[in-house]
Amino acid sequence: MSTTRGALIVLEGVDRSGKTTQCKNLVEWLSKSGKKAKYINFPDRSTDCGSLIDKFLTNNQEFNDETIHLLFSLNRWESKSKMEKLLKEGITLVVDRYSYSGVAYSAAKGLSYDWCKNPEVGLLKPDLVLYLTLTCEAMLSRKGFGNERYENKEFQKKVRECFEKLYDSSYWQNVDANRSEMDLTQVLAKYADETILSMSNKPLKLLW
Ligand code: Z5A
Repeated sequence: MSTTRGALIVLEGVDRSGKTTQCKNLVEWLSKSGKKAKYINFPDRSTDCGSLIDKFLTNNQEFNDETIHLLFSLNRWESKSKMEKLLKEGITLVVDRYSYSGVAYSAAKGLSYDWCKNPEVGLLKPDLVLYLTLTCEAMLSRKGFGNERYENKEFQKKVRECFEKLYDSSYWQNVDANRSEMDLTQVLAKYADETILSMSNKPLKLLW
């Protein structure tokens, strides 16, 4: 009997919207309800390429806009085969940021959308993007904001506008993140569950 593949579920949103917290909660919730699920995050700072990205984000190395964009993309390509294998084994992947962050952060710096999307073409297309929305005021009040590159209000406003241009109602779901951690997990779990139930024999698709 063939295994139903896992779902590829991505959480996106501006800084501090709670993506990491919610990805981990979601994996725990899915596992408790008997589903195989795994947390994956981008950037993956554990690879050689990821370590260059880390140096850039912590202001210890400079790259021009195009170079850092391609490094973020390469960092996803490094994981493609592993992700495909896990999905085919029936494991649902809950992914903390993906190609949409790649495009939104670079487009917010002025690179063209088409140029930014091109290196992402051929990566796995998510079955569901949960886009966490948060007001600027709520974002600024959350712990840790302002420690890394890009963490300033004006830039995050531009990033939000870029995310909104990428929004695709056929597989994106907007979710207001300005609520308690557990309430938010419940809302996200409902969408994740619906997506996993609808997998059946759906083939994996590719971006874009
Ligand atoms: N970037 C890029 O340019 N290109 C790319 O291709 C990719 C990324 C993939 C680092 O990413 C930077 O890389 C990021 C985008 C860029 N730059 N910015 N800005 P990252 O994912 O490594 O960034 P991060 O700093 O680890 O994540 P984050 O976005 O800042 O946070 P988050 O994951 O959305 O939130 P969190 O860590 O779960 O929670 C943040 C805080 O809020 C924390 O203190 C929580 O306890 C608190 N929190 C969480 N949930 C709640 C609720 N519900 N209520 C109140 N407080 C909460």
